[in-house]
Amino acid sequence: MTMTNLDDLRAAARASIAQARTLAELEALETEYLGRRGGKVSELMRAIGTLPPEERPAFGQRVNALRDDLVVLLRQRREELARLETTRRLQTEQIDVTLPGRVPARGHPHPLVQTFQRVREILTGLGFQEVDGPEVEEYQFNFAALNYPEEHPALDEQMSFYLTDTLLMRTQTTALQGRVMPALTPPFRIFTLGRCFRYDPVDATHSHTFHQVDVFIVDRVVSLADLKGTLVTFAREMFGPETEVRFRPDFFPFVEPGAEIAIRRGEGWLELGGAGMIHPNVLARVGIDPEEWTGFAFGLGMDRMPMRRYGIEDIRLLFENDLRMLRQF
Ligand code: FA5
Repeated sequence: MTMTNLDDLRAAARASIAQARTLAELEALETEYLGRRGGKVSELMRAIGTLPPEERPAFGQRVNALRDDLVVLLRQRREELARLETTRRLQTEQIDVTLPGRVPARGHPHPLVQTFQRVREILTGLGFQEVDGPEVEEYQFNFAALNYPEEHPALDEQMSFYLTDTLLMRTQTTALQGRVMPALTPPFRIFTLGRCFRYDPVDATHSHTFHQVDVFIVDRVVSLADLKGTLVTFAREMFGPETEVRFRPDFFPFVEPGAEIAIRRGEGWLELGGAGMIHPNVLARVGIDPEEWTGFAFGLGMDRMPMRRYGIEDIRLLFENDLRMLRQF
């Protein structure tokens, strides 16, 4: 190996190092020249021993100098690449902290959902336990367990969406009574709320889909006074302390006596639903002795509650999900 060859090697190495664009490329060059085994400079070192003794010191010095140079060049290029990378990242990942922030849109519960929450709070506070029932209900629970005779006119009044001969979309949350009472040991206080469905002509106060809450209690000495007290308490919590509750005799096959419930706070009366003492037949059917146990039940439409509260004049507005309407609450 002559001195000229060494200069060529240095020039080639310098050019390659200057052109390296990544750390991986630099590493490959380091191995190519300085690698312990097979590295071009390392091989030269090893070759020193084969030279005539008088040539060894001068050649050795030059090879050492070359190695030191390459080490420095590699380090400088490595630092340069790191700097370039930092600059590149600073440019591409630039964040303009002076830009205005993006405020996340914040929603709120639907007025009906707010009503459900409030009803839950009040009834839970009065000691009732919530139980959920299915929207697709058996005829047996929606009607038969509730003491409806086969030819009862109420079956027409609550025109139903049937799925099969025995399955329908529940027309009233009262259907839960027959479903859960067989599994319960009195005394108990239950409420349930959710969607109901009727084949009703749709108008400003009626929808094919609407919501009810049903409440019932079975205990040893439950009276009509307990029913009235509970309903009045509920109504005043829900609508305000001056709320009046009106009971007018009404008929539902699953209560005796039965009443229609309306409330008023200043404005006109708002019909909310029905109530009464649970009919002995309903209790007997689920194996609860009506001589020993009595109960009351009431069921209220829930859609009219936010309608009255917020002055919403058409029930359909509750289901259309028009943001211009919903944003107002
Ligand atoms: C019942 O559904 C009885 N289950 C209530 C009951 C429960 C009585 C427990 C006694 C004991 P009614 O069919 O009247 O009753 O309906 C009750 C309320 O549901 C109505 O006052 C009304 O507020 C609401 N409702 C009924 N049908 C519709 C409808 N198509 N659209 C909107 N609300 C309705």
